[in-house]
Amino acid sequence: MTSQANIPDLSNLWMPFTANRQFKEQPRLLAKAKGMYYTSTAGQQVMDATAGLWCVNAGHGRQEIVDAIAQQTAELDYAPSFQLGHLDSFRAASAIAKLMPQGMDRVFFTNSGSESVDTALKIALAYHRARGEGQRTRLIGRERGYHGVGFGGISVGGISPNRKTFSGALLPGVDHLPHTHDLAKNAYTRGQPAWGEHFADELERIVALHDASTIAAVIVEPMAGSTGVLIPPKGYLEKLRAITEKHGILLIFDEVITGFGRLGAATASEFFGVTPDLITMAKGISNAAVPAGAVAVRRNIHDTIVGAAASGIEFFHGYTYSAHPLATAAILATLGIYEKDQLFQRAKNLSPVFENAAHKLQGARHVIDVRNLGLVAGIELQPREGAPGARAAEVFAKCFDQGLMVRYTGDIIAISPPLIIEEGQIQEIFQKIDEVLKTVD
Ligand code: PXG
Repeated sequence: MTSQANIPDLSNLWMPFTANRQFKEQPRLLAKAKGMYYTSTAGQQVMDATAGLWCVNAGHGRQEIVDAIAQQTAELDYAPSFQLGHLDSFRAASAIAKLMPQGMDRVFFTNSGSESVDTALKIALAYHRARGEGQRTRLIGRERGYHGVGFGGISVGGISPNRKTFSGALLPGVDHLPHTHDLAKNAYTRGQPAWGEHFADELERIVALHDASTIAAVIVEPMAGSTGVLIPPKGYLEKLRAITEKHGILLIFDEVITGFGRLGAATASEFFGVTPDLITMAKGISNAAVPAGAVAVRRNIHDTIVGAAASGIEFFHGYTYSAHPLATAAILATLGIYEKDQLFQRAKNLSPVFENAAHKLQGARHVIDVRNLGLVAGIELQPREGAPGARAAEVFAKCFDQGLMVRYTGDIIAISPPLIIEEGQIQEIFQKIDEVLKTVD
């Protein structure tokens, strides 16, 4: 509940991915955040079980980040990044490169996950063109994939409400793999499902249809987060890697959610032991204190594009705020915390506790699946007859009112807490969800 006192006019702001009319009738407004908790404008403490939107991995209000940003804005508030540089942009790129799989040590800065995705798709096209295979323009995404909201991202993305309004303007030459989610086979799996590796074979079918010589890249989330926690079956990512490699197709892992410790390793690539050609990042890269994103690229891809140009600018792409000084300050401070506090290892150590706590919801009211990986859990509910999504929306609202912030998509509740979470708080999250489920029709 939000106190009605001091609430400004809400009408001017058009809120993103929000039911605007409903929200404004009953706004939920946050005022402060520290550690694991938000404080609402009504003064209520709300535990953050979702790390904001999967991004505040080191917990809220970290003093090192606050200080780094304050100092940076006083010292060098902005520096153009076209034909000029500043020291921290290079330092931040090196710090990120150290966390990437071996050989993926060239880094391009963006300001968001959506920009990272569009940047990665452009790099893929530029790479093939630089190699004299400019006819490789086709891009392959996956059903139920989320790659942000740029035209590139929604074209390879697989969420129909994000696409249908814009369907006439999507990128041409895009195909989609099937998603891997099948509750009939995999309900209540702990970690990766044993069944479903064969979904990767669909890539061979797509290659046979279009011919490999027309395909630039395949982009997937190694674990799909925002579309309901879809965990890759065992062997699936390995197979995608083998098929792409065989056909000279680049593999892009969209690690906007999985990057920076979410699965208990720096990247999902490291966690799964599968190395793609490009990795997109954002969110946890700066602990969300300043908008930031990046694309890590295999060195040979960078060298091919940069080396192929006769002289002058090699890659016609970039943003006014690529490597913004506040972003690089936040990135360096954030990566420093991850290392000092060993947060990726902490997430790994907590994973079994988290898994057990989540799976206690098996048998809870309305629950038809629980799945988990690292510090991510998906709790799928039986949709209400004739009103898909309504049940989860009610769970979200009731949890919030009882001091717990969860996410929902469709009828799936997603949990992805900051990596600083304590064991007792993990139990509290799933117990509270259980209690709330008892009160929801
Ligand atoms: N790729 C992936 C895999 C993402 O999850 C983006 C790209 C786009 O990032 P930006 O920074 O442009 O939003 C995302 C974003 C949710 C939720 O509720 C998930 C995202 C964003 C907002 C909400 O699950 N993911």
